[in-house]
Amino acid sequence: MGNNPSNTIPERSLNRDCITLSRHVLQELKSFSPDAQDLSSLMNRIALAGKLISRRLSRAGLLEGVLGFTGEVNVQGESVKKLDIYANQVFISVFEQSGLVCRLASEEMEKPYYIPENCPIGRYTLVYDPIDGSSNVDINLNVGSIFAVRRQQGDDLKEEATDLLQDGYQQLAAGYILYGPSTMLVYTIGTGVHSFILDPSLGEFILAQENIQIPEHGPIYSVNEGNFWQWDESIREYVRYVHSVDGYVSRYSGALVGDIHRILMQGGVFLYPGTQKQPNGKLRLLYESAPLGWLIEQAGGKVSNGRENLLRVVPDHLHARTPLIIGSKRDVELVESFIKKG
Ligand code: P6P
Repeated sequence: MGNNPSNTIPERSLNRDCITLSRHVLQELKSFSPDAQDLSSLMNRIALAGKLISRRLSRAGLLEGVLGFTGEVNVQGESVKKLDIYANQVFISVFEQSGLVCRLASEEMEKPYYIPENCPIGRYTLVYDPIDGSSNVDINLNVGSIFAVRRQQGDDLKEEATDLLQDGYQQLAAGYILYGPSTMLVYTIGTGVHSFILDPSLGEFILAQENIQIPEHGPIYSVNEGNFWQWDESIREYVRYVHSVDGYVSRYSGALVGDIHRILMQGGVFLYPGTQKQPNGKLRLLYESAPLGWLIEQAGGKVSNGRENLLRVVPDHLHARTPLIIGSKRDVELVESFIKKG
């Protein structure tokens, strides 16, 4: 048999299939220390949660009682979808057995969920939005999970979780899982931004791209223009500007993770400014904006609340909201320049 190339598996793809998420974390940390092993295990648990949620989403429309609303309203005052509850519980179940996490704080829970038996061992807290953009679920559009790992500060576990209220640079790991045509996990542990794609035939997240760099500038501006009447004049001036020159493209899906992923890959800016109804913006700082902000900064981009670096902002409570301007450095700075002028 000649050396027919079609009969051989290209070495690269085989090697690539062997770079699982947990191995990648250890590779990135260049260490097998207990902390590195912890982080590797934590990321593995997050991947397991992603697989379970992805499986549920892919069959949601076929199963009874999976889609639709529970009839409840969450701490955010938003109607709760059955999948929100399911996904929230997936993360709890996955981490309850991990022995690593002492506490989980989520958009869906007014107070953090404590895992007492883990606390002497667990040195970490998981903050997460289990299903972001859940309004898209019933119409089969992309949704996402957002996560960050923070170190457990002290062992007096107060209900208010005030020790959790730290700036974005205290995050040890952050990222998102995008449930789209494929399920993609994008993460950082402070050594750049890397993406993995779920191979359902393997049941593994396989390395897709390392050290993703966001373009310095991009054509996309992503904002809900239906709020135009509620914005400060400076934001209106910015939108009038991008309406008036060539080269800008409006893209907005109503689901943060997909909109951010598009900005990461193609460049541009996403903004959710304060409005008359929500002067501090709609998006939450601890488990939405800070994880995405650190990831985008790690990819060479920028994140701001309009006045300052968002990663330096300390939330005043667990579910604190923030205006969010995030994306390519030059595009974020253009928005900031209109705010400064205003
Ligand atoms: P609006 C989804 O509810 C979400 O939290 C984000 O995923 C999304 O970016 C934003 O709200 C959309 O909000 O007000 O534009 O519908």
